[in-house]
Amino acid sequence: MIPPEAVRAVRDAPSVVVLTGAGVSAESGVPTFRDAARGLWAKYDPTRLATPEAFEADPELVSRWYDWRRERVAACAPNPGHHASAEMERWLTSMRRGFTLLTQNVDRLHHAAGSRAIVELHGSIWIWRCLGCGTEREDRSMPFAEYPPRCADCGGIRRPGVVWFGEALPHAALDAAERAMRGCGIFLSVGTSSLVYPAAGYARQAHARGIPTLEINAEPTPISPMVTWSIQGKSGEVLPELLRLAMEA
Ligand code: BV8
Ligand code: ZN
Repeated sequence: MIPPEAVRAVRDAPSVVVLTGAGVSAESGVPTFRDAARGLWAKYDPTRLATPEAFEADPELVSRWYDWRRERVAACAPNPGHHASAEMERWLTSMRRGFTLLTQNVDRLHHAAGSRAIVELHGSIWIWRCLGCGTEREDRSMPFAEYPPRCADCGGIRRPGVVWFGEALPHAALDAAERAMRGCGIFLSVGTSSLVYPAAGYARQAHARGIPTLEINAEPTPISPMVTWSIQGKSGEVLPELLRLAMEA
């Protein structure tokens, strides 16, 4: 049940910020970060694989893991949660209201669903960067010819364009998120365990600024007791319903 006040807050806010996590892509079949250690990767801890140290120690192993995740994501399509985010952006923008999508997800399914105002806080597994010459480009070729993949320009080793644990988030992403947070009238946290910082800090920041906060997640998280409204449910069901009610209100 979506509280009517939450619906009105979305309808009346001068701008909306939505933060998404792996839970939004889960219904598309993308393993959440913690699920990404199933099967042949079960013996690895993702938070230890997704680090500069792991890549430094074994670039072949880590690039194979990312290639496996790319293959998994390539087989997935956006779900109603992604589509509702894109439609909410179009609807609010058509009424000259602000909308920013902050995503922790690296799969680019929000892009595939038509979202535009996206801030990729943790980069993307489709972007690969050469450690030799710095060339960074989207690479959807699969599987890689060799591990780690090499740079066509200089032969250097390429790494995934994601933010690893212990790495700073891109300045551009942090700046864009800060700008979006300043003007927002409601902050939505969707499909994230709210454990990873600094992304998990935005809900707290909104709350501290007196901005109404709405959480949609399959299970309670550390921000559930704090937010204005916490809805336990699937993003692919709750987001479309929230949008429908807000558009009708
Ligand atoms: C930083 C990209 C500082 C990579 C990711 C010790 C050493 C170093 C750093 C730290 C440390 N201790 C703490 C830190 C900080 C650290 C951190 O927060 N750690 C946590 C674990 C405590 N943060 C960092 O390191 C960040 N950088 O602090 O840098 C710095 C500053 C200046 C200069 C130098 C350094 C970088 C963090 C980014 C890490 N990269 N991803 C890759 O993907 O390979 S994070 C990765 O894990 C994902 O992107 C995701 O955001 C996150 C969590 O993964 P999941 O659990 O899968 O997803 P999520 O949490 O979203 O949970 C899914 C939720 O959905 C669940 O609650 C589930 O119930 C729900 N759900 C499931 N299905 C549905 C659903 N909900 C709704 N509907 C459904 N259908
Ligand atoms: Zn290069």
